[in-house]
Amino acid sequence: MSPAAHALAERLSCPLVERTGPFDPHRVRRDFPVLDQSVRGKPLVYLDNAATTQKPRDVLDVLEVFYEAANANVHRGVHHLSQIATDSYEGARNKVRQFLNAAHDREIIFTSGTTDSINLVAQTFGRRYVGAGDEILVTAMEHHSNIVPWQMLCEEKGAKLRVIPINDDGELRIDRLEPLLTERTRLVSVVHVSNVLGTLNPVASIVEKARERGIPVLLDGAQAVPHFKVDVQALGCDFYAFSGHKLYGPTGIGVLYGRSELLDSMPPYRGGGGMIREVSLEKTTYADPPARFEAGTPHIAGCIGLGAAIDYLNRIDLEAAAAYESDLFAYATDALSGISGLRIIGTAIERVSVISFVMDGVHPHDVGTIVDQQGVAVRAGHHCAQPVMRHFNIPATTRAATAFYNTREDIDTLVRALHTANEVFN
Ligand code: 7TS
Repeated sequence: MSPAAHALAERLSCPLVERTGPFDPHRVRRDFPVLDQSVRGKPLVYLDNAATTQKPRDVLDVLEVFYEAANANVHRGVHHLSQIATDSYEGARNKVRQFLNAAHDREIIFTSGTTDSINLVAQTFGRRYVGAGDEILVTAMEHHSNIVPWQMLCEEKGAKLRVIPINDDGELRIDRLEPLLTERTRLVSVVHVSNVLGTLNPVASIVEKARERGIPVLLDGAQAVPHFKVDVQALGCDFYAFSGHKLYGPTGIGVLYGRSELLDSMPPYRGGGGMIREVSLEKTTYADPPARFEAGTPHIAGCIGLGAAIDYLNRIDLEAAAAYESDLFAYATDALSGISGLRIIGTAIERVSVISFVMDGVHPHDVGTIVDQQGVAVRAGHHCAQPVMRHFNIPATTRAATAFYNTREDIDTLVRALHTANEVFN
């Protein structure tokens, strides 16, 4: 590689520099340009992190460098830029592998997000291993993206979707798990952290019980990986899905981790360039994973940007950030509990980051609108989890979801804005 190419590859690989000292939310905030702005004349308080997180400058810079200086397609080119793009793309796969502590790079498939990852499993694993009368087991607190792909598969195959219920604290009825694991269960697919209730599910013990019976487990980690260290080998799961955009990376990029023995046995589901070994007009043979599942030109910049987000997290020290976030979460829970007429939906003992609530006499959308007047971004709605709404017999909630760049001052601003909502409506 020429010195210029080397320098470019270095910039794209965003090498790990020294950790920047003890975790300081006020300092990390400065890494996120979007946070430094006023909304409706007030400093922005961004508490919609379960929908998507903001991006640190490092991620933005890497995207710019890629498109300005290194843009090329991957894998098929011998030319200079294509080699840099390919190295950076595969380098990002290696960063994801380390991030999840997967055993091999080939177990990391780039997708467009959690939704895409789950659909991939439904359409490949599902197509091969699920038949008439078989069962897929999910929970009553899934995001729609971990319900609908299975319903579509079940409809096609004549299979059944079974559901682990939840209690009124928003915890899984784990006592119901074992009877639901039958000889017809082909897959258990469970959310690691609920995007509505914040519940942290006991996934290691679910995996253990399923795998004792030889049943594979998929974990939806969309709301988990941004908040604590996940080790797929320690969890023992077979599949793990997450989205780059909730992990401080770009939109349009996601990951499916799959245990290699399973991935090797799964057929492709999208045909095209990049996923073949050999094509003739009579017959095609397929590449090994991960290429088998990555037909077409991938989201190269997105992958490299996700790699940069992972580097950033390693730099700030995700464990220290997690400890800070859990303290902030306790502070926020206390503060919101003190507001009259406010009821938190989801009171599991083990919870992470997400606080959903309803307020007497104020529709969740009105809550969202009123706090927005104070520059506070929260989300209102069913959060793509209508079965959860149905369980609690409510149409919607307002949801505040923290990230490590939020502060106690952000929570105080939210609380003041909620008092205002109470004054306006009650
Ligand atoms: N699973 C969970 C637990 C999620 O929270 C989400 C997105 C998804 C899957 C789907 O992720 P995607 O990146 O493929 O869309 N959750 C939310 C949310 O709570 N508000 O907006 C998106």
